[in-house]
Amino acid sequence: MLKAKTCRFFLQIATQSLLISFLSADVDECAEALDSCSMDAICQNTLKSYKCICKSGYKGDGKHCEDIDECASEYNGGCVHECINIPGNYRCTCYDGFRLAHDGHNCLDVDECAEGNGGCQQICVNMMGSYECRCRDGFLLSDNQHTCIQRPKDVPTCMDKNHGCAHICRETPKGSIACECRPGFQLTKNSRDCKLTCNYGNGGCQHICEEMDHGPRCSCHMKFALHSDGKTCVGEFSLHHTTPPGQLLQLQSRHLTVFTMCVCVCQSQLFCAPL
Ligand SMILES: [Ca+2]
Ligand SMILES: [Ca+2]
Repeated sequence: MLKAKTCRFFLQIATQSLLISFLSADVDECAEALDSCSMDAICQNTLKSYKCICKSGYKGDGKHCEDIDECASEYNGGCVHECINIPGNYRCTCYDGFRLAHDGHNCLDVDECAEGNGGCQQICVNMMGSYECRCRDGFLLSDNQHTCIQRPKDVPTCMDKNHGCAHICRETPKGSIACECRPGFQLTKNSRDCKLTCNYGNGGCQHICEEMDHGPRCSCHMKFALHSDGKTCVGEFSLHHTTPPGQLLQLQSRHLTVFTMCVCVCQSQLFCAPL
């Protein structure tokens, strides 16, 4: 009688533990590829189930994930020139004459003169987004814009130093001369001078170039302020760093610029005052 009771007791324990182990048995759907997560999601095993989480750079419920177009925002992905959307990410590129900064977003001028004198025979002048070759007195820049030729005397042609063309002089079939401009420049109304356009070296602007009647106008992306040179963009940090509140800012800007640390009021000179 006692034996049968003990036997039932042990049978009961065995049944219960079997039931517990059956209930707690879990299948790792992720490891066994039984999940229905998107290709662009991470599968996470849970007790009795699993979760799908879209990878960074994607949005969705995990079963369906689509790429986030970071460039579609007004912020342009934080790129100061061009933003290229790619699956799961994005990257910034810069216009010709610029290189991408280490932060992957800002664009910096390439100093073409630093290597091989920019290919200039005599003088190389680096500029924001471009460069220019110049010649010493007594020499003229030739049409290839890099070599210099001796200035001839008393010849009424384009070789005449008084032809007045800012860039390129052409001799017409009628025997007169006509001025032309280098690519990216436009001939002004006086038919001699050339004005820069945004199509060349980003108009000399580091960030944004806008075509105006009198030539390009530069502006900067968010978090940057236009330097007094009208071309360079200065990071907020460097302005704070060099200009503590209360100190006179030597900027000749016509814009009202508000920073987190100080407010700059537009006058002929800018004063920095704590907010
Ligand atoms: Ca993307
Ligand atoms: Ca340059």
